[in-house]
Amino acid sequence: MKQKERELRLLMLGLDNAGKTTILKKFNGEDIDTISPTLGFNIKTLEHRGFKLNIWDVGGQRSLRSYWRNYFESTDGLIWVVDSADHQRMQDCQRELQSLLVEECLVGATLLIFANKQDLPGALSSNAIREALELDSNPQPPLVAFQGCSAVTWENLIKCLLDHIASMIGNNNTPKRFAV
Ligand code: G3D
Ligand code: MG
Repeated sequence: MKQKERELRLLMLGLDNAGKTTILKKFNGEDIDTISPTLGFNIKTLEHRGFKLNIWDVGGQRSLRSYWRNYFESTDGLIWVVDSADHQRMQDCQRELQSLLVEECLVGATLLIFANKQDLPGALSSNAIREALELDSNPQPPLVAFQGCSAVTWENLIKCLLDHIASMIGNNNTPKRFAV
């Protein structure tokens, strides 16, 4: 593979407080004791087995969500992060995700969902979240990898990301890009 093909842009979105910045810091081996709300975006580059992963973490507060589309271009994979213990906003989460999935440039896109905060008592199971997000009723289901995880206990995060990237790159060795 050429150098350019070994570089992937991953866009991490979800409601505020889902744990996106914590996940990004964990990926990068940083301390997660002090995390402030994200007002713009954070980007980190992670090297793994010859791949360069540029991971974008964009603020998810309601007022910032209209800016998400500014980050779609040239994205190889979308990572949607869910706070599994936030029962109250699960419908909001479902609505925001579904509105992304009908974006023309994201239809058929490769999608990775992290059902985060599985360590919290009262967290919904990954299956319950999958159902709540109504992924299976989407008329054109995106290519989904779905994974329960906890940024705090580090459970499953890296494994899931790497498995997903491997499947995204697929048999023909070319990353799937969103058409913008
Ligand atoms: P965001 O970037 O999606 O808005 P943050 O979310 O990364 O800022 O995280 C919001 C809060 O959730 C943080 O707590 C963070 O420590 C916590 N958090 C993130 N991931 C997990 C997880 O897997 N398990 C648990 N238990 N907590 C998590 P504070 O207290 O700083 O608001
Ligand atoms: Mg954040």
